[in-house]
Amino acid sequence: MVIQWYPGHMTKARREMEEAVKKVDLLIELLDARIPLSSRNPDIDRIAAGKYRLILLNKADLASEQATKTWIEWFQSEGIRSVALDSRANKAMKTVSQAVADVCREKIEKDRKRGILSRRIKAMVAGIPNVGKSTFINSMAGKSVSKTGNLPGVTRGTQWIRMNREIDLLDTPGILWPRFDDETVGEHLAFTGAVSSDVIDEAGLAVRLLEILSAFPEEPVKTRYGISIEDAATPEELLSLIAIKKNCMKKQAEPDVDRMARTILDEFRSGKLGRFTLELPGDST
Ligand SMILES: Nc1nc2c(ncn2[C@@H]2O[C@H](COP(=O)(O)OP(=O)(O)OP(=O)(O)O)[C@@H](O)[C@H]2O)c(=O)[nH]1
Ligand SMILES: [Mg+2]
Repeated sequence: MVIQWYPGHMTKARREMEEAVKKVDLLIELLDARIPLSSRNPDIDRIAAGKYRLILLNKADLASEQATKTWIEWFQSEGIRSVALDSRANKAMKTVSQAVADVCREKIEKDRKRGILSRRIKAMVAGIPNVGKSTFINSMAGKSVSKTGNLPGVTRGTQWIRMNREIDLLDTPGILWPRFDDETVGEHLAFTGAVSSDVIDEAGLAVRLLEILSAFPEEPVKTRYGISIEDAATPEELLSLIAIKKNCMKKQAEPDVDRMARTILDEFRSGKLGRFTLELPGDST
């Protein structure tokens, strides 16, 4: 399934991001832990050139723990520090503060040697739509932090959130555009909810998801819906059989595959089918 998507907004997003990144020392890149490749902006290395970098593998609570470990090691081998995160969790703040401090230790040391104390690190978060940017910022702006108002030397009106003694976080996230040149990328973005549902054939998407999930040894489809891909002649039939089994019917005693498809997608997105990472380092995506 090829997903046609918003190249129209891309130029604006790109311009805003390139402007915003000038204000900061550190770029915190939010990826979706279930699809670290597909949720990555294709131009990020250029955009982040000369900046400190940190990757947050967000929604790690929905991804495979083992796969997330593999990804963290892989990013490490690429020279970028990454950590697993559930932005909604209480301990998110602590996890991130620690990682930011590690990443910026070099700068802090350098400042200290030059006799500059308490030069705070300015950070911003960026990521593709729906990856959790607002949730992350709200989490960081929680009870223990206060908004700092304008800092001298930066554009008037820019608001910063004081994360801790060392870090200020820009309170507006950078919106990055995803890749949309590749069919697999488009599908993965759609499975995880990064693409608005009105550009998607949900039944077709759910069929693909059922097919992909059926290849996992945990057999999530069978466990959740009581039917496995072997019971159906085609993945399309699998969707119909699940609809019948779940009594998801239209008036004319016909399976309501569209409604069932939406349920399956919702259940996958909220983790009811289990924790799955759809991409591993080295995948061709
Ligand atoms: N399970 C889980 N859900 C999360 C996490 N972080 C964010 N979410 C959910 O993901 C959805 C999108 O989060 P937002 O914070 O609105 O994402 P965003 O990047 O600001 O999205 P846009 O502003 O549309 O670009 C919401 O339903 C959040 O509750 C996480 O770590 N784990
Ligand atoms: Mg947002």
